[in-house]
Amino acid sequence: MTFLQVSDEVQSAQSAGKPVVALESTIISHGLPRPENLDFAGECEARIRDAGAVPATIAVVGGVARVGLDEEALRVIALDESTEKLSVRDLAVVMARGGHGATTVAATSALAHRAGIRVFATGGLGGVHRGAESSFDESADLTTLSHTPIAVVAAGVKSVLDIGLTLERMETLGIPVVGFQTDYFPRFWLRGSEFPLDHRVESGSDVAMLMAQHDALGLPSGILVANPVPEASQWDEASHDRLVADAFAAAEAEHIRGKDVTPFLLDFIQRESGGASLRVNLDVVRHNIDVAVEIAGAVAVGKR
Ligand code: PSU
Ligand code: MN
Repeated sequence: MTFLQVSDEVQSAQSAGKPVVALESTIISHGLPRPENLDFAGECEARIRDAGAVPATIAVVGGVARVGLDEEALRVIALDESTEKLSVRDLAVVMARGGHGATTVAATSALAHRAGIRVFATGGLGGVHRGAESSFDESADLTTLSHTPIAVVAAGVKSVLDIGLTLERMETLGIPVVGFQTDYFPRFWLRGSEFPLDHRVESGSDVAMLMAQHDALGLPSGILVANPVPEASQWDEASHDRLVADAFAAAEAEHIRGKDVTPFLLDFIQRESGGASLRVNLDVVRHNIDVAVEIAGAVAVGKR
């Protein structure tokens, strides 16, 4: 019985030393509306192939952890309502019962690493929630990255999280955060924030070089490449600020609690923005893919 199945395409790319980019599946199943999410998943894979690399979308399908999905598996993840959101701790439980699951950044990183993949493109990282001082709500994305050597390209974290606390935790956990052609930590829909970064890189080969140094020191953590959405794509700041505030007020009024808070806020913002936040969301992922392909290319060259 195979529990971890790496697709033929991904396997041969790796043995040929071709660049491979991992993609998560929670943004497909839980982050984007059906059925356009299926088209977008296909578009992301095509974008990576067109740029000369190989995509490895990661998910659990029928109890098997798969690295590299075929069309049928992508369809299950995008459209089957029984597909659960899986963080690392959920992986084995859902696999043992033969279920379907979409992997978060944490679970995707764990499986990608297991398959020997070094670069991963996503939208936004999970982080520390507002009010975490009392709720303790911090994504396992952070703790997993502290011991999983992979470069994650993300447009920072969404402004519904506590960005300052998220950055503090990444410092504690020993996760390098580098701005990709930026000096400020991005806020997903917006390029900038009030949080300056200590380190900046200019290119994929800069990242590949720092990954090699990190490896050489035997450091166990991943690296966060904070990549802001292009200027022309970012959301209007006034609408952003207003809708984020409105979303929190609505969650308060409806007594939304615990793990329901984030889906509620994101759904509210997506609905109330009349598609504007969704459009930015898609551009965020596209741009992260482009940068991840560049990094994966440089990593592949470095291995030759
Ligand atoms: N941030 C987004 N959209 C998302 C997620 C994060 O802007 O869909 C998903 C990612 O899969 C991330 C996960 O890894 O949510 C974090 O969830 P949690 O906070 O429950 O760990
Ligand atoms: Mn949580």
